[in-house]
Amino acid sequence: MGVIGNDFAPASLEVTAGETVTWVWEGSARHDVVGDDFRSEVQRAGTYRHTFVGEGAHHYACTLHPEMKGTVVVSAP
Ligand SMILES: [Cu+2]
Repeated sequence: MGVIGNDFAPASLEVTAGETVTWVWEGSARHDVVGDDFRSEVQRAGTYRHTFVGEGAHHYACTLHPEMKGTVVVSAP
């Protein structure tokens, strides 16, 4: 999962329960990754990892750029 410019790429990702998603900051601006039950630091580089357990669509956004939104869709393993 890339954090590029003011986008998450891809904006929607499908994983199976128990999988870990890694976001990689590839631009130069500060962003974070905030969902209902996960939150990265505001950072300019580096990575953030979260393991998705609950099935369904998990929406998240960057709190600095409200138009930056993404979804991780978790299916049964
Ligand atoms: Cu952002």
